[in-house]
Amino acid sequence: MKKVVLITGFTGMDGANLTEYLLKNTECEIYGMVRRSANPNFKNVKEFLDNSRVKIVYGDLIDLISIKNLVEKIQPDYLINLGANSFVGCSWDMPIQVFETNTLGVLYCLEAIKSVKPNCRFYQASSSEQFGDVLYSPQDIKHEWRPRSIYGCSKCSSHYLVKVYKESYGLYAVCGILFNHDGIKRGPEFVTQKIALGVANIHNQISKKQPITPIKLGNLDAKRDWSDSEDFVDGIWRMLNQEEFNQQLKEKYISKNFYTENIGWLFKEIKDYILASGETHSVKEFIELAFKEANIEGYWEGKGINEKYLISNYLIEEHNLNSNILVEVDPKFFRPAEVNILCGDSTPARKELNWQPKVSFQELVKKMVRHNINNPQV
Ligand code: G4F
Repeated sequence: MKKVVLITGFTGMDGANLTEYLLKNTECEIYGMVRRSANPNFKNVKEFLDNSRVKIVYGDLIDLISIKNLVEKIQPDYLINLGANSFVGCSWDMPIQVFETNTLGVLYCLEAIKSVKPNCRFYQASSSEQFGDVLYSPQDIKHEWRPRSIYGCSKCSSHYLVKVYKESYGLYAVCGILFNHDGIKRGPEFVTQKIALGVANIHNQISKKQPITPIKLGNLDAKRDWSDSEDFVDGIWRMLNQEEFNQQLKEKYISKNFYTENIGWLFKEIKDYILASGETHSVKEFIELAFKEANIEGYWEGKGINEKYLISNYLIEEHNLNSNILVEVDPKFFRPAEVNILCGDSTPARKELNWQPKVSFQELVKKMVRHNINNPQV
């Protein structure tokens, strides 16, 4: 029997990358949940729309009835909840919408599974933003939650909901605590894509001898543990099939013919995992590497809100440029409270699920900049 997967957040970066992964590595049928709106954005998933294994279904995380109806209709073996308002910065502007989507939405998924199909496996996209004001690095699964944003609070609450539903009703429910993961399908509001798009744009302007548009950013000193989303979707699938990927569980259950569709026996063994590279890099480092990939040499000048990344003098003369500013600080992008550093310890996922990221920080920056240079925005 082919397994059926229902993905919320289907049109987002992780939804698209997970769909591609499942099409390549499994025989699953995929139902991608999309919010019906006047102008749905299928840019990330357009290559899957003609695939007979992929079907679009309409629903909304903040509409319990729609989630329950979908679970009833589709009878999924897996509900993978990647849907969220995932932009931390906007959580101060629309706190209630963020909480409704990121927390109530999870409660609705869990209720739907519990009452309609309790053997459906559930994945919740937890976040390193939950660690917040960190006490030590790298952060491991024992690090306490010290969120700094409303987004972080919403993800802590949903994380606890998953734990309670798992323990109360024996659901196979797992939280993946994912550190920053980006890639070519990343939305332009996130800092990595904002920089990669800005660099590609400046590269294009220089080659056409047009005026340069500086990239305006907030906190340049923030440090993140960045990986490629394409590597993380593999980790998500491993977390949802722990008895297959974890040798110890495999020996204990599958090889001894204990495997059964009734997963009640297994839930106590199911663990949450961190996915991370284990390296931390600043926004400034991302900027330097991004310009290097575009062959644009620059240097830092000034401090605080006056800090700027300037193009090397010889390039100004060579290209007869009007301005030398590549990057400048705009306080409107500062957050009311900031997570200064994140760096994750993913040892358990590496040891127990045999998972590891393939794309390094340097390769990720190159990949994003190259993609934007080769596919200029019209
Ligand atoms: O790219 P960001 O917006 O990602 P952030 O806030 O770390 O959140 C991402 O990772 C989380 C996992 O830790 C996910 F849960 C979440 O959904 C999302 O995927 O910002 C990264 C850093 C921040 O410190 C921010 O203040 O970059 C800093 N930054 C500096 N200038 C900026 C900007 N961020 C954005 N978005 N835009 C700027 O102009």
